[in-house]
Amino acid sequence: LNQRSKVIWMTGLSGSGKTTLAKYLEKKLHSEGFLTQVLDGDNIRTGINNNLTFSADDRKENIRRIAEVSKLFVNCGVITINSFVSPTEEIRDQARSIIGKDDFIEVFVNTPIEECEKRDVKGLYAKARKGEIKNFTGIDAPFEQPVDPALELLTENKTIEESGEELFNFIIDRIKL
Ligand code: GGZ
Repeated sequence: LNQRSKVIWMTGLSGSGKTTLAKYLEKKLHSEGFLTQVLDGDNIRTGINNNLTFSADDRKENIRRIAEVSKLFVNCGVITINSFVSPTEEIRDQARSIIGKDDFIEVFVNTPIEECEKRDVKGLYAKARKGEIKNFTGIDAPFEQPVDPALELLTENKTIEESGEELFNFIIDRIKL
């Protein structure tokens, strides 16, 4: 394989654009011949982690299993692009230490909560405000900003293409041989 396998770990609020950017990145990497796997709620929380809730303990277990799975991908040469809220320093540190810091690229998708709530693509913020969803990140559950991410994407006044290109340009240098 003509690539350095890494775990690209996207962290940020619900609705910040993590999965959109992960898929944008994957498409660009595919067109350049790289082998990738996107991991997100759609293929993890519905499958291997379908017994987990959004309690603090279950989030930790969610991220632990994802980190272990990502390590297997890295060991066989595949770049994983992980899109999870991963809301606390503790949770992200756990992932980093499972994967190994040299293979872990932390990307903070920094979209202010006001903007995420305005977008409210899935209507989850409205439900959380009404108390229909409990423990919602940013409303009644914490989100701790990463202290020293490898890359911070400020998406608020940018298009998907602009942020996606910024992400691609940052990643390509770190994965090409
Ligand atoms: C946060 C929640 C919650 C609660 C459901 N808190 O925008 P989405 O819908 O697609 O992304 C969110 C996703 C978060 O799952 P993660 O596995 O990434 O979370 S964690 O890393 O904290 O384990 C959101 C939806 O699931 N969702 N309930 N209470 N997000």
